[in-house]
Amino acid sequence: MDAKDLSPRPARAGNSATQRHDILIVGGGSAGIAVAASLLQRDESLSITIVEPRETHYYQPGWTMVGGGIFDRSQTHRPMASVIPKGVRWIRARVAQFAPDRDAILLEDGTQLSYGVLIVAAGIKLDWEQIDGLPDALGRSCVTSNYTFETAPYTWQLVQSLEEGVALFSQPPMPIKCAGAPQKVMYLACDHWRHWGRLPKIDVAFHTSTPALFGVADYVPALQSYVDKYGIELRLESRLIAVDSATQRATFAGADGEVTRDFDMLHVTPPQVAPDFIADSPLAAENGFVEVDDETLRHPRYGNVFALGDVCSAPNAKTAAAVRKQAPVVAWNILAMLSGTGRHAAYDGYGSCPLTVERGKIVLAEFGYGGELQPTFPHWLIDPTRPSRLAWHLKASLLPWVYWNGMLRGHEWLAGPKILPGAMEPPQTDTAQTQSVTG
Ligand code: FAD
Ligand code: UQ1
Repeated sequence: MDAKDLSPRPARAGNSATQRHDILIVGGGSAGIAVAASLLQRDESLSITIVEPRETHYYQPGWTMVGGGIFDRSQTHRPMASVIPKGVRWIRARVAQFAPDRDAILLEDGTQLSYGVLIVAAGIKLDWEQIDGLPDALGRSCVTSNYTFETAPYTWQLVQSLEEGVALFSQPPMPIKCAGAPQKVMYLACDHWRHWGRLPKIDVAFHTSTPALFGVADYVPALQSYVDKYGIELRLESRLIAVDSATQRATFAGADGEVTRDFDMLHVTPPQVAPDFIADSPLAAENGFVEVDDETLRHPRYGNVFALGDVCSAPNAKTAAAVRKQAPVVAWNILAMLSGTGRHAAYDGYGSCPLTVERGKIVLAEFGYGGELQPTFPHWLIDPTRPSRLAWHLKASLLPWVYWNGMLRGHEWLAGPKILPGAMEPPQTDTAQTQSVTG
């Protein structure tokens, strides 16, 4: 590789002969950048390529704070070139297909790339189209979402301007990234309306497709107390199916059939699915996400393929906090595989959701597989099931810094991987699996 290749400026793929890459990462979001940095932290001589179409890297956890009027959205993005670790080659392109039997991927422009090791970190797809009328309504007609950089500031505009009326908040079926985000926005809005004496004149309802307010029961009492305090109408197992922007009406489906309601503000959390090029690939598990072993994050059928972040099939909470712990595990396991070391790293399912229950207080949910509580801090410092001021300061001041300067740079603070004896399970081979990159 020549010196020019080491620069984080995007390279053009070119589509003639197949290009070979030692370690190829699909996606330059939280997971792609963190795992590249963790690999280089262990061995700076590695040759790593990231395929990522966007010029901008987003700090999505900041969008809740943008919608709550706490952050400006300029705090939530940086140029992609500035977060790609030095020494990593960046191909600015979109991956279209995978051919893991030939260790190859195909880019949208027709270029083929082959790899020694593949890491898939392509995130989750926001599926706005699933809701009738939503793509047209979003970002205007009092319909907003903290799930995009473009619309998060509109949430705060609507919250500030609403004096009275009906405010609806929706949550789609799981899985979604940051499962607490659909209610975080609602509590921050209610806190604002309460502060200005408007809450009694605003009917607030939370329509969630889930059967409970939160998936881990230990956090429900604290959240329910805020639902009660703000006078929120809680509609469980109620799913948004249509939005009429002209009449400002939203339709929900539930066990009792359909209900259509007028609104003066609607915050939508979109349905989320595996990206199409993942779901349609041989790498996909039944649910469409990249199949991985929950502990090693290695593909069970293709031994040189790993996945982490929102795109992987592991049943953890899809969060940047999960990525912070997954990246070191993937980095260790890849190097163990390449060097033949007989020990492997294990991911315990850690994920975290800082639930902003009011301005200045957070319930810091941290849990692993099976909903097991995994608090980082001792109970006397932060009680994990109660609102905490310290947890708010963590989210508002410390975590963005930790993200940009720690996680994306390979510093594994409080995230050192657990190393277990024994090599990873060998991949199950299935000779019936053959496919070609061009179909
Ligand atoms: P992403 O960061 O989304 O990155 C995926 C990357 O893949 C993108 O850059 C994309 O361009 C690229 N890509 C997609 N398709 C292709 C392709 N075909 N070829 C090449 N590249 C491709 N997490 C927390 O820990 N705490 C929080 O408080 C929190 N709050 C959140 C609030 C909101 C409103 C949202 C939306 C998310 C929140 N999250 C939070 C979740 C967190 O942002 C995600 O879990 C995290 O970004 C996942 O990282 P990722 O790399 O898997 O996906
Ligand atoms: C976290 O690690 C993380 O990623 C860097 C987040 O996204 C910004 C979070 O929101 C949270 C809560 C964590 C958990 C971190 C600690 C130190 C408890």
